[in-house]
Amino acid sequence: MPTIFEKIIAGELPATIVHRDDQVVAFHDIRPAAPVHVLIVPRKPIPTVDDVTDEDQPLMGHMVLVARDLARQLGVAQSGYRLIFNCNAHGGQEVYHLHLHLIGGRPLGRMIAQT
Ligand code: DGP
Repeated sequence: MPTIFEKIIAGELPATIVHRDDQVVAFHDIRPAAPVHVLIVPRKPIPTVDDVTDEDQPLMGHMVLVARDLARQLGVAQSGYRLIFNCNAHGGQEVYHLHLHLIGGRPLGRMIAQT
């Protein structure tokens, strides 16, 4: 059963794509948490960070470099932003296809809400 993100990567579902290359596709989050909210998604269908292997090390680095470049292109590199991987239930992961959130464009406050 392909995830929503696999369908977006395959062009079967629409998304506002801001970057694509041989390893990743990046597009705007459908429920933006801030003025800039982009998801950097590997073409390889890795479910969670916990499923990343040693051989994925170059891919993980590439995802961060794409996030860095997109932050510059989208005008938030100087003001600042946050990169987030949510993992499994307690991490709040909703879509089980690895993705890196790039969030910025306003002050983001504390890293984690205090309970
Ligand atoms: P996470 O909780 O880390 O799994 O975040 C999943 C994100 O994916 C969430 O912020 C909303 C976003 N999302 C879910 N469905 C779609 C979709 O169909 N299109 C787009 N662009 N984003 C989606």
